[in-house]
Amino acid sequence: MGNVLDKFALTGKVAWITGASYGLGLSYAKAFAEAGATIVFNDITKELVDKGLAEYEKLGIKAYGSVCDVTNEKDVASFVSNVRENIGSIDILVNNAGIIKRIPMVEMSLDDWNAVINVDLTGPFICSKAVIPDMIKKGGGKIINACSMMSEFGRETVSAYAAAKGGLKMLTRNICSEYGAYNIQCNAIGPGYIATPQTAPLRQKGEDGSMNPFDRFIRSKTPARRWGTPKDLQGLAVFLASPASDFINGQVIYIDGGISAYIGQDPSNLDESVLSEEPLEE
Ligand code: NAP
Ligand code: GCO
Repeated sequence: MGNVLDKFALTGKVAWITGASYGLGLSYAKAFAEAGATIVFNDITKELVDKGLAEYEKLGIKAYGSVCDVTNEKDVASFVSNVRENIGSIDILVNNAGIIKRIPMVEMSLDDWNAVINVDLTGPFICSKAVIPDMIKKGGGKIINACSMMSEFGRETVSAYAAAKGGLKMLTRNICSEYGAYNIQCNAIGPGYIATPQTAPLRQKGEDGSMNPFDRFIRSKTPARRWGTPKDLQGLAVFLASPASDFINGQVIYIDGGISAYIGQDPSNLDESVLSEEPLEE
């Protein structure tokens, strides 16, 4: 009789995390490696891939990285076949790569709109389409998409990002619908506001050291009264990548410190004495 914790092991699995040279992708890869997976990752420049490889080596993680732009179907096809030939076919895909452009919608160029949609929505389509045939041959697989608070809520200046992340929620449900019968589970992580390079501008203090108004807003909206850290998301990522979640499919699981359950308080009433230490960026 095995131990229930064995269900969370990723031993012998090949996990591809897209855009994993830093930020949440790197954090997911660390957790997957600790759970026994072999890590493969990509980024859009050799410099970033080398930065990621150096980081993984420092952590004692044997990772395989190469340049691949998730919006380029030829790039992705050759990345997947190289991994299959040299390491083994991909069991777990995390569609993590993403960009955001914070521009009022009427001022946003079509190029900027398309750039965000291409990386954040079309990229996951291209990468999922590339790995599903091998997963079917292998008897199953796991796809985890990077959704967001913006899969459910809008906010000023992030129209393309919200449209992409809302679409990604429905792509998650559609992959579940079409490929669940092949023992492929496609779910999404819906992080709240997490301290990474992507959100650094939202936390930047004023020249006088004052709190960024958006930082105050988010802490007023978050019952935990803090930003999340990449480590906060590792347990959920391992869970969704492991046999422990085999009967969960098509779901977006929000991991947001309570934001989506709370109307929030007036930022001017925020009791700064309860605010936790500035989260460490990883
Ligand atoms: P990040 O710090 O901006 O990292 C994103 C990674 O994706 C970077 O390595 C980036 O490389 C890479 N990337 C961008 N375009 C790519 C492409 N075309 N092909 C391959 N790689 C590409 O973002 P993060 O905060 O770690 O977030 C990771 C994911 O979680 C994103 O999808 C984001 O939308 C989502 N998310 C983040 C938060 C949050 O609060 N941080 C919350 C909810 C959801 P470059 O440096 O070259 O851009
Ligand atoms: C923003 C932030 C958010 C976070 C995340 C929230 O500008 O509002 O970047 O979009 O990145 O997606 O879940």
